[in-house]
Order: sequence, then C-alpha cells, then structure tokens
Amino acid sequence: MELSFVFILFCLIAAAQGIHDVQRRDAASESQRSVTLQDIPKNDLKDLKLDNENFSGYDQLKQMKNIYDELKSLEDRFDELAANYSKLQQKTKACQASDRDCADLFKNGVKMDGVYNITPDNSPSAFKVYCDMTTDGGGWTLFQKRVNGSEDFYLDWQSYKDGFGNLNGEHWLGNERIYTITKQRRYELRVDMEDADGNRRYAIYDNFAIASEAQKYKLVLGNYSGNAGDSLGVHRGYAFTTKDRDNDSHGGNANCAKLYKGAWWYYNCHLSNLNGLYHLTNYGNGVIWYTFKGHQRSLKTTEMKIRPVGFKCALLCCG
Ligand SMILES: [Ca+2]
Repeated sequence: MELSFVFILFCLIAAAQGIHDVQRRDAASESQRSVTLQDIPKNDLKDLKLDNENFSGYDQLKQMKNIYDELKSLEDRFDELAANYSKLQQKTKACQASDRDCADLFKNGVKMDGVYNITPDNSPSAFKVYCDMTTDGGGWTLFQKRVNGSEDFYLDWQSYKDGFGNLNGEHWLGNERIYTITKQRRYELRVDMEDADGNRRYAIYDNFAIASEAQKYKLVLGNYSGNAGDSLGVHRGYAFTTKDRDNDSHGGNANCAKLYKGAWWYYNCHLSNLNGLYHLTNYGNGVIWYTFKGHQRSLKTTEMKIRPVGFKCALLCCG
C-alpha cells in the first residue's frame, strides 16, 4: 500500500529527528549508539528484532515497530473489506439486473405503487406494468384493473393478446405478457374487489399461470383462500375465449364471450366475468364475482395481481 509506505517513511523521519535531538542532549550516551535508524533498511522493519534495549533510539524504534504492525493489520483489514465490497457490488448488480416482475423491483428498493419497467426472462424487451407495492406486503404485478368504466373491455383476441387500456387506470396487461411473466416461476394470484357500496373482498389462489397462445392461454390455477368466495376455481383448465375466438365448452355456436360481453376462461359459461360490461345490472354480463355479489350485481372495482409464491419469506435475501 503506497499510503502506508508514505506513513512509515514519515514515522522514520520523525523518529530520526527525535533520536537526533536525544543524541544532542545526551552526550554521555554517545558510546551506546551502536545502532541508528539509518542502519535499518525500511523494508526490514517487519523483521526488526528489538533485542537491544540499551541504545538510545530504542523507545522510538519500538513505537515505529508498533505503528508498522498496526498499519499492516489495517492493510490486511482493508483488503478484506475491499474483497467483501466487491462481492456485495456483484450481488447487488445481479439483483438490479433482474427486475423480472414487481417483486424483484420491491426487493431492489422500489416501495411506491406505480408504473415501472420489468424484463421477464426470455422477454425480447422490457415493458411497463403497474406495481402494487402496498397490499399485503407489496410486490404485486397487476394485469387487470376495473375502476370507472373508462375502457371498453368487450374486445377481440388480438386486443387481449397485446393488452389495452391505461396502466394507471383500467387495463388488461395482455395475455402474451402474462404468459411470459408466469412461466418464469410459480406465482400466486390475488383478486381485490369492491362493490357499489364500498364493501371490499379478496380471493387468493396459491398458483397461477396461463399457458402459451398455442394452448389458447389456458388457465392454470391453484387452491383458493380469502373472503370473496371461490368463483374462479371452476374455470381452472379452460382456454381463453373472446368474442372472435370461441374456445369455451358451450356447445353449438354459442360463444360465452358474446353471451356475457367479456373475455375469460369460460366453460359454459361462468361464475366470474371480471372483463364483462361495466354496469350494475343485467344477468351475467357485468363485472361478476358470483360468490360475492351473485350474477346480477356488477362490481365497482377489481384488480387482478400476481407475485412469486414465498415472496414474503424471501424478502431478506436476493434470488
Ligand atoms: Ca362455444
């Protein structure tokens, strides 16, 4: 270390000056000065043996030796810290480079709700999502929101594939993006909802994914918990249906998306229809969660959001 070398040099000069002063004051000890600092090569300080206590510079030399030992110890400690810092830097960089979803962003210090860029594994580029960083510990990536009826949700296959709406308001993130996110790791789904009177309920499923477009964005769903009742479980395993792509199990030419003015994983047809029409009555074609408000009452707000299973347990470590 250059710094320690300079410091040692400084000590040498100071000590030499001190010894010189002592020498001038103490002529009687002239004969004892068999060793002077000039006789000691600087690099030999570390091997210096202080076995001659009788020469006049003994105390100064001993002090220098102590300083040298302390500097050496500090140097070792500094090298150790530098190595640790370098490791930490690499780890932090690895964490920050992997904003695969809102959970990664949260772990990397983003704690405010809002729109952020994420780059899921195998995604050709980053894209924006709305992150809920406050509900039940945060880290949620939203893919659906209804709040005021400002967006038309009665749209076709391509629109649902690509996504539509305003990420800060009503939107569907897009089936292709939902597929890309959920194929990375295991996610849980949370559905928050509120009725026209302001009553709030939620439903959680301990596994959620959608399959690829080739598999018609089929719904993969785990077990339910919550207080809204299970109105999605019955849709488990069904393909996505839009008004122009009938993949439901309703026979003949009947298309549940057309019948109930939405787009969903219909069977024949639904217990939930969160992409239905934003209005308050009319059987089955509203924003429906059957076990909360039945088939006639449309919800005022809904949010569908996902985060990795075990997110809360994993908060203290990265990756
Ligand atoms: Ca059909």
